Amino acid sequence: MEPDTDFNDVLMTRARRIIPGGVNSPVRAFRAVGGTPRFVRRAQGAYFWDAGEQRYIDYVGSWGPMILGHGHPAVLQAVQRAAAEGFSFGAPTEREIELAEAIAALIPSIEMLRLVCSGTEAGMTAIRLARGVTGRAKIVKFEGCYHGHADALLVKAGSGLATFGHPTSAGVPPEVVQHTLVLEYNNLDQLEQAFAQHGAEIAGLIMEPIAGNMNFVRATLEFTRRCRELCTQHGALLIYDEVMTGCRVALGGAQSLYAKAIAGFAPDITVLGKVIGGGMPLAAFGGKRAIMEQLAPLGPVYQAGTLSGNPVATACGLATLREISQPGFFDALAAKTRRLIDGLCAAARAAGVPFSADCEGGMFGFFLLPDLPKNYGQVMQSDAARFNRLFHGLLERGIYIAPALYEAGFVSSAHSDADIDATIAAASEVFQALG
Ligand code: HOZ
Repeated sequence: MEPDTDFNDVLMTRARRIIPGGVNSPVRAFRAVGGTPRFVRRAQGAYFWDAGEQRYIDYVGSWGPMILGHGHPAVLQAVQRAAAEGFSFGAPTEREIELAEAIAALIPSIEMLRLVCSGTEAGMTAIRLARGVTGRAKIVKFEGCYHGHADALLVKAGSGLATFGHPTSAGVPPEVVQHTLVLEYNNLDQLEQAFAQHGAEIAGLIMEPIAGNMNFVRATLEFTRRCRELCTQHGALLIYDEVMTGCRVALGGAQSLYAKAIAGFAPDITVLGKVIGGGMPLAAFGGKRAIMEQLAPLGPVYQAGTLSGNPVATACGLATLREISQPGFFDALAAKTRRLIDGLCAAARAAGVPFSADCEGGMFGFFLLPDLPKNYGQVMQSDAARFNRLFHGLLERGIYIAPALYEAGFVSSAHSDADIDATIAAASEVFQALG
């Protein structure tokens, strides 16, 4: 297989003339890893085919939403039916209620929610809501966590910003982020100090409970517990950004895992996206009734959107949630992901390549580091040049992982044992070359 087929090059040249960097979202440009992005022509199950008809086993899955793989028949049928009934009404539909009820049933901390179009929109509104409810300005966030590209949250963020070495975007005036306190992930001392110093001014603490935008980094149990306790103690809201982890690491999201270990644990607001839309532009934020009732038209915090609760997107989300709620779905997905991770670890070990990996449900991450990192600084110790060789080695062998070392990976129910075995075999060859 050619690493850069002519077809993709031709499209990239054309795209660059009309779309900045040739892409509509920076990480897709392959700037971090070099080479030409693969332009997707079509996808089915665990695979996509690029402009040159090369097939890839897809571990990006649209960055998380495609938990059932591409073109799942039940989801496709639901989308086709909905599209035939109308694309968008700008008026309420029964399906919006059904999806809201389905999400709330899966995530008990959500008593009410609102549907929007993107994780950015959901995160941005969750912050506005926290500020509106508490009457305070300050927001705590963590280095390497990414909560979409709302101005106030574009400070020391992960994902594309990490890739390009600009953790804070240009175009965000200092006054806009003066109320954003950025702390190190998993650093208890910094957390305690921030609340001791600013507790009465903090509206909310926003975090990815398993950070998926600095690859895959778990919040420790103790850190999670203290985040909750300090928020409660100081009257701040705990906002869980589960855009990546929601209905992905477990049916009830990462919070359901922490709730098993910490009695009574629940965030105040949850931000969701990706899986709940099944690949359509759909996201949500929700939480306690008393908080959510502060939103317009009931309360003073404004939020609106022409395409919010879109009928085709809600059909896609509902059909996806129905499938992943089947008994045994997550156990099977988690076992598959675990098999992949164990196989990669064994292959790296055999080749003498320092390697660490972690996974939960259908989400995984790996590092060319001997030990799993606990924060952004440690993630940044990764050898980017080596990762790029691994990335291209896999790509040449028909395996597509995220084109940046700061991104998590995703397994779908459509990945077969043969796909996982083929991936481990390909990785084994590349590790031998790296070792
Ligand atoms: N923000 C996504 C990665 N964490 C990238 C989205 C995309 O390029 O589609």
